[in-house]
Amino acid sequence: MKTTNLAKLRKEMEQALERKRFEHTLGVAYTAANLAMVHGVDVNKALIAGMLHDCAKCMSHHKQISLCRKNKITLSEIETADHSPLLHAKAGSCLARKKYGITDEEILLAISYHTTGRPHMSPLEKIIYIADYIEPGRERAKRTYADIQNLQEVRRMAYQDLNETLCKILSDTLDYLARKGGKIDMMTRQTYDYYCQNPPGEMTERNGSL
Ligand code: DGI
Ligand code: FE
Ligand code: FE
Repeated sequence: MKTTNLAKLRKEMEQALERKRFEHTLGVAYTAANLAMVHGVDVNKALIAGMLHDCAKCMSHHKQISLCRKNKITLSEIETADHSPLLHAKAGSCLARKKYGITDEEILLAISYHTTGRPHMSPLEKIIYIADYIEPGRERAKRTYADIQNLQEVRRMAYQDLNETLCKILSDTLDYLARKGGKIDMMTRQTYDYYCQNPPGEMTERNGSL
């Protein structure tokens, strides 16, 4: 992997993101690094993916859409809707490649799928998805999961079993969307089905113990 200067990325994120978003970003990067240490994942990749996961969050909707179009990314109906909470993940992956020079496909996938997840995620993708949900500042972030559920339990699980943790987060996210009347994206649904309804033996076979 090409070396990426983490201190430089951190400064760039400080400039590109609003204060609270930047603090959340640091929380995700260091939580992802901790999870990587426990679960035997590359710590440096976890730091980089965490640092960049929300890099497009403060761009306008219009800019995010045109960035995705330019990079021939297929978007779902929910991703293209105004104020979509999902679009920044795909746009962020394009930006990480084009502006921040990331070439590692696993890091780019972790950014692309950090909001919906996807079936058959790599351990790095799982770690970023989970770190985004459990980072220390999450309770204080009123913007998204204002009523984030069972956070203490999810935090404990995350250091023990990534697949079980994914199932818990996805179930809570679907409950949250049902209460809020949010439309469920096809990818969120597929991820839920995969991690909550597949027999665990099959997942162990495909993904190892992670
Ligand atoms: O960018 P962050 O706020 O740090 O977090 P995120 O990228 O995980 O986005 C979380 C938001 O995305 C949260 O409000 C739930 C929402 N979300 C996840 N899956 C879906 C969804 N929203 C809709 N409408 N549909 C989904 O399938
Ligand atoms: Fe995000
Ligand atoms: Fe985030």
